[in-house]
Amino acid sequence: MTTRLLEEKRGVVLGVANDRSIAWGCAQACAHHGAELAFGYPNDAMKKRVEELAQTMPGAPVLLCDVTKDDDISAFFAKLKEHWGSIDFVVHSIAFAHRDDLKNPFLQTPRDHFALAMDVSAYSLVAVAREAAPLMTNGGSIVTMTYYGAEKVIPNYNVMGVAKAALEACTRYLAYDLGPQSIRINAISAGPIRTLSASAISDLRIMLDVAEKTAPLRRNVTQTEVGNAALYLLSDLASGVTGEVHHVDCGYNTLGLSAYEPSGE
Ligand code: NAD
Ligand code: 0WE
Repeated sequence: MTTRLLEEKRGVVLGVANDRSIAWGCAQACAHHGAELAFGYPNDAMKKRVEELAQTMPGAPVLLCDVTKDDDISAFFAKLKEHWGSIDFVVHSIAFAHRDDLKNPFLQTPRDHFALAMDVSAYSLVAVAREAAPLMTNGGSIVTMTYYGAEKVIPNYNVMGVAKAALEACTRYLAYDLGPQSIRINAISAGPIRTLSASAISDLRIMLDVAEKTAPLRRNVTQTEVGNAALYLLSDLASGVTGEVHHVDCGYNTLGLSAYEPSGE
C-alpha cells in the first residue's frame, strides 16, 4: 500500500461486536491506512470479543462506553485525552431496537421502546460528538451508519427507520454546529449486510436477494466497501464534505421496493 490516508491520525471506533461488524470493516480500512485506533464496548459480555479483535492492532485501547450512559461517554473520552491528548476521528456504528418492534406493526410501538431506539440509535451520536469535539483540536471527522429505511418505508424496519431519519437529521445539525471548528460529520447509508444485528432479522435473506437481483451493481455491498467509504470520509480527501448522507449500497435505493412484500404475505 503506497497511500496512507490516515497516517499520524488517531481515531475511535464504536460498535464492534465481531469480525462481521461494519465497525470492524471501518477499523481495518483505517488501520491499513496508518491510523491508531481505540475501541469502545457497551458491557462485560462484549468486552472480551472486542479485546480479542483489537489485539490484532497493537496498543489499541479498549474501553467501556455504553452510549446510553453520559458518564460512560465522558469517562471514555477523558481516558483518551489522558492517553493521546487529542483525536482526529470517530466511527459511530451503533443501533438498537427491541426485537419485537422490528416484527410487529409500527403502529404498536410502545412509548418506552420508541424512546430506547431513539436514545441508542440517534441521540447517542449527539452525546458522542459533544464529548469528542473538545479532543479534536486540529479539526476532525465523524462518520455514522444509517439505512434506506430512514427515507422510505422498508417493511418491519419500523421504529429503526424513524430513529435513522432522526440520525440523518442529527448529522446535518451537528455538521452546522461543529463546522466552525473544522469538524465534519457524515452518514453512510449502507445496503443490507449480514452482521450480528442484521442476522436477527427474519426478512434479511429477502432484502439481500432483492438487492442482488435489482441493484445496478447486481450484488450486495460488503463491510470492506463500507469501511473504505468511511476511510475516505475520515481522511483529508473529504475535507470539504460534511452534513451529508452517502449511499454505499450498490444502487439499492433505486429499487422499486413498493413491489416488495415481506415473507409470503
Ligand atoms: P453489529 O451488531 O455488528 O453492530 C451493532 C453494534 O451496536 C454492536 O457492536 C453493539 O454492541 C452496539 N451497541 C448496541 N447498543 C449499544 C450501546 N448502548 N452502547 C454501545 N454500543 C452499543 O451490526 P452492524 O450491522 O455492523 O451495525 C452497525 C451499524 O450499521 C448500525 O447503526 C446499523 O443500523 C447500521 N447498518 C447496518 C446495516 C446492515 O444491513 N447490517 C445496513 C445499514 C446500516
Ligand atoms: O439497522 C439495522 C438493524 C439494526 C438492529 C437490529 C436488531 C436485531 C436484534 C437494531 N436492533 C436490533 N435488535 C435486536 O434485538 N439494519 C439496517 C439491518 C436491517 O434490519 C432490518 C432490515 C435490515 C436490512 C429490519 C427489517 C427489515 C430490513
